[in-house]
Amino acid sequence: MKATLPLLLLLAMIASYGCKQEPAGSLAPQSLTIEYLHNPIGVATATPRLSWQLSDSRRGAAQTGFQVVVARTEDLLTPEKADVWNSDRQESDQSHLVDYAGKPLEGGLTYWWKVRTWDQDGKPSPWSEAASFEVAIAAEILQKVPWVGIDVPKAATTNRLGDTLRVPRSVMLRGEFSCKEKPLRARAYVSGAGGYALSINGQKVSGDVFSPGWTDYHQRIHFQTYDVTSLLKMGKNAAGALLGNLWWSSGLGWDGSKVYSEGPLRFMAMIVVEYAQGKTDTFRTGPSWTGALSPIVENTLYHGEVYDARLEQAGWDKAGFDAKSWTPVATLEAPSPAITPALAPPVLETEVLAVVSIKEMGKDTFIADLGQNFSGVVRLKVKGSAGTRVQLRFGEIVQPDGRLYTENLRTARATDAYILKGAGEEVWAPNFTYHGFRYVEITGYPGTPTKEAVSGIVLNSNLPQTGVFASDNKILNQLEHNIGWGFRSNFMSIPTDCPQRDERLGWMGDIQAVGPTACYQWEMLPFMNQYLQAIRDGQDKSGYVYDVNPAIVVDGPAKPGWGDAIAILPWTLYRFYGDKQVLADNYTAIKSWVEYMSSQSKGDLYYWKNKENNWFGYGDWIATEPSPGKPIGAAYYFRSAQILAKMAELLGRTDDARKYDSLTVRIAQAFNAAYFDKTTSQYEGKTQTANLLPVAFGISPPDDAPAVMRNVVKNVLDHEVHLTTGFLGTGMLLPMLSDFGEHDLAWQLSQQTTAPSWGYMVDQGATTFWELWDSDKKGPAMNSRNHYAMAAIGEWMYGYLAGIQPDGNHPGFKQFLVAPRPVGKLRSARAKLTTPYGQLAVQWEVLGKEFSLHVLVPPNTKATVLIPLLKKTTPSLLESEEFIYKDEGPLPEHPHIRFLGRDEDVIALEVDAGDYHFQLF
Ligand code: RAM
Repeated sequence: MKATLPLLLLLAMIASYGCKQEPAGSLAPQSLTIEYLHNPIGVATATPRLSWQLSDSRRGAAQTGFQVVVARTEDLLTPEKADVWNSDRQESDQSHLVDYAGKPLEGGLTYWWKVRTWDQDGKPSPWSEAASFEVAIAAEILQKVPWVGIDVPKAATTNRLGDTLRVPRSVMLRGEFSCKEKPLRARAYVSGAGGYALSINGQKVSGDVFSPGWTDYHQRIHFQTYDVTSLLKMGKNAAGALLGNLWWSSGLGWDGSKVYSEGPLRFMAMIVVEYAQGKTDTFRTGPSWTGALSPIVENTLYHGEVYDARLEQAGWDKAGFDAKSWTPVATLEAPSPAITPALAPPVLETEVLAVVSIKEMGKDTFIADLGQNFSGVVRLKVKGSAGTRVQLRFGEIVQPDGRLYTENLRTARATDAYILKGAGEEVWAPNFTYHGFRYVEITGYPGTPTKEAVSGIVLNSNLPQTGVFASDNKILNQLEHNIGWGFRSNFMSIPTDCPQRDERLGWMGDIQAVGPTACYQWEMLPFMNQYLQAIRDGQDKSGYVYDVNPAIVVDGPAKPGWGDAIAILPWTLYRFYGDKQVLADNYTAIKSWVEYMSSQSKGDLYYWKNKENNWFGYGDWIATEPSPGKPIGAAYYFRSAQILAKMAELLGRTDDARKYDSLTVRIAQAFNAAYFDKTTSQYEGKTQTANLLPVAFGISPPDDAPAVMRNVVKNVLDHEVHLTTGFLGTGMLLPMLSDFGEHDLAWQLSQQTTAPSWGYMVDQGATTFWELWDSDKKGPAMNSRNHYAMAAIGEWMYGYLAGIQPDGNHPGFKQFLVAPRPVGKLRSARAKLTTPYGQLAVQWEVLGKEFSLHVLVPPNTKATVLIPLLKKTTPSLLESEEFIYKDEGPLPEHPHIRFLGRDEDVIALEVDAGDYHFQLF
């Protein structure tokens, strides 16, 4: 049987070829977004940017071309038929924020789009799946829609100190309208002041909480767009809006007296319905609407909500409800001169926390522990007789005997109450308030509340989480947890300082300090655009901005390090997202701010000074050793001017680039002349922050910088390895130490467990960051347990331990640095980021004498990888089990891996997209 053997062999060979995986080609592009959003409706610009990600796991996966088609209907979505845009094949590697360049887009219409790409070998990918988007309806159209409301007596409420306040009472408004046919497509364009919850035919139009969100209402209010097609029917329909005060008329600030308006609450909606054959109907709020008091008898952001279920009117938001006793609405003035589309994702219920324990504290008083400090409300389940009043009070901590502690809430009463209607099991959560809390005190509960009686409803602006960090170190892992919860608790329509006391304001310094950490962990862009818009809205004609935005409570001009957020935030966003539009949108505002400082500066030194006394701003706020405020002012003046100069260059404004470049040179000279002692290499104040700022910003002459940093090191050691920094210095300290060869000291600081330190908070059981390094020892005056400024350590964890850093020359992670840095007892660390190009991952481990590193480089990007040598003098490096570097030098020819160099600390490589496994011996 001569032929048998070769045949078997042949078959075996075929089988083995069959099993061997062909390297996958480029699959269809995925994750199509418009202005960062998936299938958005209500996009705020008529010239949106389109992004996609390659689905290509091959090494070296890259895009060399793309083609986009946009059409009015999905079936026209082919290059031949596309009626809105066919980009044709563009030779470009751009897959992030590609400018739309088709026919003008019309607000309120649905557009479909898809994309295909060409890879590094010039091969086309399949077309992506179709995605859709809608540009927001033109503001002028909504400007004409009447705002309606009813004037009702104000409600009395009290603050924690027992003072009586009078605020607008919540109302319900309703309107009916008739659809001639079955609606094929319907959109509702909606806004309300302070806030609204809209239902149609008894069903909520969305999960949005606190819409339309917080803006500078003196300038603008936002509107939302909802797809309400499935809620409408042929014949009679009803819309119902429940209104509450929120930021507009609750009373803000430490005396609770600052309001944008005293009411009455008001609402506007336009519903556009499309039927078959292009027929449409438009319904607007107007004189046919009626209103009544809602069951919410009190509502403010700080003091809470009281809901009397006996006042409910069943079916009020359904068609056919008997509204004879309701009051006809009046047309009211629009709350703001402008109405524009919302930019930030809405606040939503993002998680439900179960009760960890519930304790009886004496007669009729129970304390429930939700195990986590967070922002939100409680959902109550209760059964009892009509008129029974259950009260909930909220606090971040408990007293030593287990009772609730609320003094640090200052005047915020943070108390909700539910009055039962007596109808079996009743379930309730408030609508127009939130609290920052971990513990809930329950009184008046009929019987004994079980754990299921209350659940924690987490509320926050619904930003996608884009980063996670983990390691084999307990402190760092808890810090990662606390960072996440700190952001979630304080991203409430805008970035706030704290969620619990009578403040909760958009303090610029706080978010400025943690901007990079926030960008590592959350998708910040659309959310920050909303905040930056508020800063610009509030900007004074003379160019100064306010410390707090949307502007309220605190007068301008903003203090150093706070006002400069107008420059620093866009710059941080640019580094992380590569979005030039952010620079362009804010350029004029930043320039005005810098010009304002120039107009107030004294011989190229700017500092903010209070007229009445010698106060120079917030300085390095809450530092355990304060730094002088004057140099801080000049340092941030330098920083804003420096960023402005860089932006000018990127935006092609060469005259400005030159002008502000030379301004920074002059500021630096004046700064060093005024505040630097060259003989001791100390800056005025000699504190950690006083010396860090000029080095970090590049004010110090490069030759002096190492000596200045040695003074920082000495200062840390003189404090027995403790930091003394506040809001401004903290985020810089560890990265600067690591950059200047003191990585080990940075590590020791991260592991310190006596105050002031991060480890101390962790040891005390903190689940979020405290406002003060020793919050546990300080009184209630200014002492939140959920302030995120100290979360700035995240930048060091992601950027210097896991070692992922954006590359400023190729922003938005088009290229980036992977420089993991094992240190101390840390044996492993990993971080994952969702970048504009897809998933980036770094994971390393030290095992005995071996160091292993896994790097996932997203398609269409490149990374510079610095492999730490860990003191090895004759290192050998394997990649996927092949030697790429042996003893004294690189081995030639490794596709997609290029050797850049070696010094005593690292081997530097450049790698293309793909998955890499390095092992160092
Ligand atoms: C406090 C705020 C905030 C800080 C300002 C200066 O009241 O809580 O965190 O930025 O002061």
